[in-house]
Amino acid sequence: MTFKRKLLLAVLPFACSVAMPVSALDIKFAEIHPAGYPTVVAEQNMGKKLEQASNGDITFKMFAGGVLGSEKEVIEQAQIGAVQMTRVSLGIVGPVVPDVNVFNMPFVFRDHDHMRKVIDGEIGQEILDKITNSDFNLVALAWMDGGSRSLYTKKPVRSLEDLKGMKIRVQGNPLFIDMMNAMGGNGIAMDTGEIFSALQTGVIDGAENNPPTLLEHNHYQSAKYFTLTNHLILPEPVVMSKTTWNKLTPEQQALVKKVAREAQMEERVLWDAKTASSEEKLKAAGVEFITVDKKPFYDATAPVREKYGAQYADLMKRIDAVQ
Ligand code: BDP
Repeated sequence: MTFKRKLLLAVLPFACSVAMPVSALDIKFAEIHPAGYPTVVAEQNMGKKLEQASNGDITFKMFAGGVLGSEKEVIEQAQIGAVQMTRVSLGIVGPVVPDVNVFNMPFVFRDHDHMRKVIDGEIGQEILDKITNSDFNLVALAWMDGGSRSLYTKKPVRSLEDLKGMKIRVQGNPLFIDMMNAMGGNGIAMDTGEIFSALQTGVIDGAENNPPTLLEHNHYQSAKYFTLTNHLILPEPVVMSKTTWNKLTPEQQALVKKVAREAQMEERVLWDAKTASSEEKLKAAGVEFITVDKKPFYDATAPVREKYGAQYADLMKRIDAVQ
């Protein structure tokens, strides 16, 4: 075979794929939570709507349970378009898009309802836009509700003093390390998937999260004390790779936005039910729920809000004003 002919054969498949009209766009959606988790269910329903409304031009496949990697790894894949969509905690977005850290500050929201009102309104959209307009190569579409995060530990924490020196896992964001250290603990960053064995082997003494994660990621098997500090209320953006977004027609883009927003509203209903059932299951499994005075935790973290929040003073006032 002549060299020219070989070359032709080699480039032919690529030439064909460029020339052929793109009939279907396949969306791989990455989730670290397992099947049946509120975010996963709402996202799958979103996917079904996308497939139906696009007459099959868009296909959607959920990869739950962290099979495509940790949130950090998946975000990197989404940035290059290898994964088309994902949902991540805002905690891990903070180090890359610092402006989102205003929502990542301890006790920035009065309570869970306050957070929901903020994300549903113009401030929520502004923070999504910060992600979209950053160099992150992602389009942030909507918010999932990740509830309120509290401490869970192998030994009970009944006061701020009890936390002293305990090694507590936090998400990989310097703000959270500072937060944990300000509360007297020793903040250690690691990926979600590493927490279970780190608890078992004693690498950490505890972690902090919401009841569904404490249950579904089996952390309760080692951490039997759940101290209701509610120190973080982190919403979770649903994002699409900009590489994928740019392949969509304007109509398809509008559709994606619409169904993502619908998923935002649907997920919170599932969330509330899942939180209630998780609490019951955790209690039945012997987890002690400890109510504490939150004021010492709030006061201890004031320097963190000052350090990270100074630049968002106006925005924090606006967040505060949301009723
Ligand atoms: C869960 C969030 C998930 C986080 C996880 C964690 O839903 O996105 O990655 O916490 O702390 O509540 O790693």
